Amino acid sequence: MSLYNTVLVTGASAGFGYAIAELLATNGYKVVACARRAEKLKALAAKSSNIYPFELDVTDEKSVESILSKLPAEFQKIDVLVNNAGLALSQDKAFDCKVDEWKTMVNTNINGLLYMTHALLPQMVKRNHGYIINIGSTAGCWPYTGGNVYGGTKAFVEQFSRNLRTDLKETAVKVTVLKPGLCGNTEFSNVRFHGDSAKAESVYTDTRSIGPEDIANTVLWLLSTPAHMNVNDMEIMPVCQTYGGLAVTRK
Ligand code: NDP
Ligand code: 8X3
Repeated sequence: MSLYNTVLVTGASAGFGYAIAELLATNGYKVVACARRAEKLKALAAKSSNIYPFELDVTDEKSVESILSKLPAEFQKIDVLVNNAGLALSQDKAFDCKVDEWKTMVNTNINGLLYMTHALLPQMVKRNHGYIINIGSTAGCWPYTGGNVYGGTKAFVEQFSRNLRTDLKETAVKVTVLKPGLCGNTEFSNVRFHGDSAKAESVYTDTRSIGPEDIANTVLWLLSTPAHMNVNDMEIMPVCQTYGGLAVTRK
């Protein structure tokens, strides 16, 4: 028996968010599935009456702030927020990047996550009941060439999650930052490389990466953990991936 009934997942039109929403609905949770592409959400919602599709751009502060008032009564008491919506744009070195792409990553991965948290956390605290799962990334812990701002936004997600849990220490509201590594079968690399599918696929060539179902199963497990236990931080890599050590440039 889970402690929670109703879950809101951002970025539910593809990848992790889609898999999380589908698996949780199959397991009896009521799920508010949010993203910008309404037609993808509609297809997801057709799979289960437990899913309520909700078109939302997480960077639109006003829409996010009023979200609870726009949901049907049976989906309004959000117990769990999965802050999953996010993206990387390009893997160019910092001196070759476009500032607009940096802004989009900051607006989505940081500001969007903050707006969602600000909108949904007070009712969790009021009820002394809730769980926020923030999707970070190994990119927030381990630098790589071209990871510049994307990795920076995910480092923010990690430290914000820790600070959030600290602010919540007198409550039963849980916080986890879940940090996946190389993960295929999502739109992530296609978005990052602006629809260049050959380049996107090459990221996963000859690997057995983790998949969205692994992340969805992890979220399902997190929600099953007992009331007295908080998983602060979880980093998950495929077995084919590990630390690369420090780089030395020699003359
Ligand atoms: P996908 O590109 O497959 O999915 C991203 C989701 O985010 C889509 O549903 C997209 O929906 C949504 N989204 C993007 N921008 C917005 C916005 N402004 N408002 C609302 N929704 C938005 O990527 P993944 O599933 O792979 O990634 C999900 C999360 O996991 C991201 O935060 C990513 O950084 C992180 N991550 C991914 C890893 C990977 O290797 N795949 C590894 C580690 C972390 P729509 O376009 O319809 O709005
Ligand atoms: C996605 C993982 O390594 O492509 O967050 O940045 S990585």
